[in-house]
Amino acid sequence: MGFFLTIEGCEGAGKTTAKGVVLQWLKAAGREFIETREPGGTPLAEELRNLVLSEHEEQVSDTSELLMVFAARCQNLTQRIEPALAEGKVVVCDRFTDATYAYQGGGRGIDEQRIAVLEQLVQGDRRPDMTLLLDVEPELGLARARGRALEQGGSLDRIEQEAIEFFHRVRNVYLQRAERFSGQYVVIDGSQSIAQVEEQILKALQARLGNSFE
Ligand code: Z5A
Repeated sequence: MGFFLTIEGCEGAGKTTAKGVVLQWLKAAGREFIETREPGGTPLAEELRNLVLSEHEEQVSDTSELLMVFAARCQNLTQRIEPALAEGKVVVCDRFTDATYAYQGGGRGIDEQRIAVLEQLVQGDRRPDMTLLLDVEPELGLARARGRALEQGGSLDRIEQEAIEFFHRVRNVYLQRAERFSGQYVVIDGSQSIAQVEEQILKALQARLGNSFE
């Protein structure tokens, strides 16, 4: 049976770092896996990602943003995620629909029922088996993300430029969902040292997936 693992959190929470830990653990366990991200994961979905994250001369409406995110998800699901799960692989996805509830729902204020309609249309009953939520105060996460952008000579994307209140709403929705779907979520305090975060991820993986490899 395949296993669908997603990694979530605000900007700079440590998702990329966490993904590295998960992938190494899967390799060591000899388990077949694919990695992907959202928005993105296929050539067309990556084009949609660029459209979502870049600046445009015209204003991007909240609903257009929502539809672009789900169009990209539809491509990633049908082209990559579902086939890999059907082959019994682990799918490690950097963000998924929980991010839509957090950013377009919490951040932009779109009603969660409208998101749920698209979720059902695009995914049917497909939901992540496990979600690692890296939780940090937005101030800390954004400082990390901005520090990294400066180091790499890059700039902040369209969403990263939102006001701090936007990211507080995003975080609140993540935390609410973690409580509501406690069987799916594992919340990790991303403000700890990288070594501590790594240790907790390994513990969570062992607890949820360890036996399935024996
Ligand atoms: N989006 C959306 O709106 N709706 C949707 O449905 C979906 C997405 C799916 C792209 O996400 C954007 O798409 C995102 C939401 C939106 N918003 N924006 N903008 P993304 O995942 O590609 O981009 P991101 O959230 O901006 O990721 P990030 O900034 O790369 O964050 P991260 O991966 O969580 O962080 P990191 O790269 O692991 O760490 C950042 C830095 O902090 C780096 O220098 C690390 O070395 C450092 N770090 C990490 N952990 C630690 C600890 N524990 N201590 C100290 N330093 C650390």
